[in-house]
Amino acid sequence: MSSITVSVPASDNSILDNGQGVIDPDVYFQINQPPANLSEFETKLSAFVDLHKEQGNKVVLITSGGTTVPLENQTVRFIDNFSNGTRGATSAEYFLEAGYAVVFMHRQNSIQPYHRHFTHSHLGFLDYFEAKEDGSVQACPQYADKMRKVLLKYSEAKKSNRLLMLDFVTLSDYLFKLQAGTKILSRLGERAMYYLAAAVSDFFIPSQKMVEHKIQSREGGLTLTLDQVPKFLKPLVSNWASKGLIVSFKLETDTALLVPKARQALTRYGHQVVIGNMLKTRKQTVTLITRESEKVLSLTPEQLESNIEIESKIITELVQIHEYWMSSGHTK
Ligand code: PAZ
Repeated sequence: MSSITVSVPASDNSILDNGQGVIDPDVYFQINQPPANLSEFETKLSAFVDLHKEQGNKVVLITSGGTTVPLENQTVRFIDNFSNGTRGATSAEYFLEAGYAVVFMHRQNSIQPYHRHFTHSHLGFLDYFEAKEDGSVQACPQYADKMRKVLLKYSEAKKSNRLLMLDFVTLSDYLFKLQAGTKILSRLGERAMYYLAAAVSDFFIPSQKMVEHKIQSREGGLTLTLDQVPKFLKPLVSNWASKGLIVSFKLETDTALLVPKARQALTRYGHQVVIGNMLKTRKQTVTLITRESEKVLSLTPEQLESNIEIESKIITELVQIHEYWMSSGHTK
């Protein structure tokens, strides 16, 4: 079967890269176009951060969901990943309960805090309602209590202006917004936390190497060459978000790699916490790793049965680590 190669190998990019085929993060921003709505993103985030700075609140930036990697400049096809944003959306609720203001930077159409209880349950959204004879619509009595509880929490978060929803779709969109967003949050110094739960692609096709139009199928199979995405955690930790508590996530499918790779990330980037999780067990168990410690957080079968969520344990730990960080500039 014949094949089409739609990008040249990363090593052909020798002027821009570090000799290993990986471009520098700064170069990435010079050679890629920022998203059209970046200034709107910055305006909304600045206002939110300034308000909470004035009120002396702690603010967490949560990234959530997967990024797409377009295959064509006029994109018809793209590569995606499994993440649906459960981790981020669930965590947002626990951070709000713990008194944080939350910037929820999520993949468009991924799972959202509070809404998730109804949009991603075993029932369809409309199954929660009934149409009455008098023309009104009401929550089915058997679900009304749960709906009311969730609705009250959601309304409270909105009323107190403690939940800002911002979205992204592509890898590029995400990276530009991450850079801009972390720089804006750094105005809060130690009171900021960065909770990087999004599943960000490690590979991409730079726009200057991408074909313009829809890849045609008449030539048979398709061979793709993807470049490695620059390691953005490095400038994020050293320049963009300095002083805040930085929590990154590490997902693996091979247990033997989880802790060593998490430790390697802490050493390489110099941030404070890595949360390691396995693809298959990520809703039941995670390992929270700092330079000084390693703690497994797990749910018992009984806790799982009674719908306790692992994020309740993660956030309880992080709130303590953040308190200590704010008072001493260290993690225990
Ligand atoms: O979004 P989700 O709830 O389906 O999955 C969460 C997760 C596994 C994407 C997150 O916990 C995580 O590990 N994020 C980082 C992935 C990585 O880049 O290694």
